[in-house]
Amino acid sequence: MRRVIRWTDLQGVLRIGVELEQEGSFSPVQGTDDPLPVLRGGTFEVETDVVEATDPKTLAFPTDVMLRTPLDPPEVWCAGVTYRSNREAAPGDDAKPDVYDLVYAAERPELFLKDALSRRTVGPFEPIGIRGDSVWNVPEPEIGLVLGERGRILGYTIGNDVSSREIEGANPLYLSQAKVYAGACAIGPAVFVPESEPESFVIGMRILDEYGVVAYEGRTTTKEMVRSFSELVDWLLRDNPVPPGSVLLTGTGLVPPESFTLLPGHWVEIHVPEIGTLANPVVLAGDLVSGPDEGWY
Ligand code: DO4
Ligand code: MG
Repeated sequence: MRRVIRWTDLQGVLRIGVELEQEGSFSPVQGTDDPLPVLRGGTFEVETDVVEATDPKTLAFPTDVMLRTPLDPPEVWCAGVTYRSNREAAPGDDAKPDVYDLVYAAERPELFLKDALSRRTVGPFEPIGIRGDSVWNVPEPEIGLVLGERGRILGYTIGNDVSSREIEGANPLYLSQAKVYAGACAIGPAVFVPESEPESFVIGMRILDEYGVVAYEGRTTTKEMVRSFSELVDWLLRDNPVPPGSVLLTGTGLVPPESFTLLPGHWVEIHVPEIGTLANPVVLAGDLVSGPDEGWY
């Protein structure tokens, strides 16, 4: 088994698919829509009527296969300031370190809760949100670790830690408001389950504007990380009961220039070859907040 996806069929039934032999060909798992037992390596039966991706690299599917989040994480956590950066002061640089410099050099990493019960987390092709009270917003393409019991890494997905740079920059105490709101997180399109721990991942991001013109393009690799995945999981689990199936996003190494902001109508694509492409349109977060009739308020 290489990758695990979930999709809804034309009847609206949620299915799990496992990529067994042929790349891009997913066999539906019988009798469950919970991917955790599959990710834990348990036994499962599959049906013979496979679904085939039209593009196995990105995981684009025919229109009758609507990809969903590969799982519904009970919690999504994020690590921050995890990539090598120009914060490594040049010799003789005596500028006063800010909170980012301090956490970059510290033993304890930055960790924060991004979402619980998947209220703010969307899947492939679903809209991500930018805050209406912020004029500087960015996507943050990150590798997501799918955690099992005692923090065992069950697989890897792509995450987008959509953030308001304006609110985060105004005061570090505003971090939750910069990071936690409707549509602020996307995960998918698959969970990659390697046979052994991967050495690294290459992460590419492309943002198209409302005319389909490339507004930003960049690439990085997890080789640029200054902390290991297992170190981040260790810190997350200290005195902290993180439920199995939770996802830890491991920080961004791709930062668009200060002149760039995400806008409604933009389209964000994050590609990791082993996993696929996570693509999402951008809307105002307020448009994703359901009204009193929806039962959450
Ligand atoms: O506090 C800043 C947020 C850092 C972050 O989310 C990242 O580095 O990805
Ligand atoms: Mg981030």
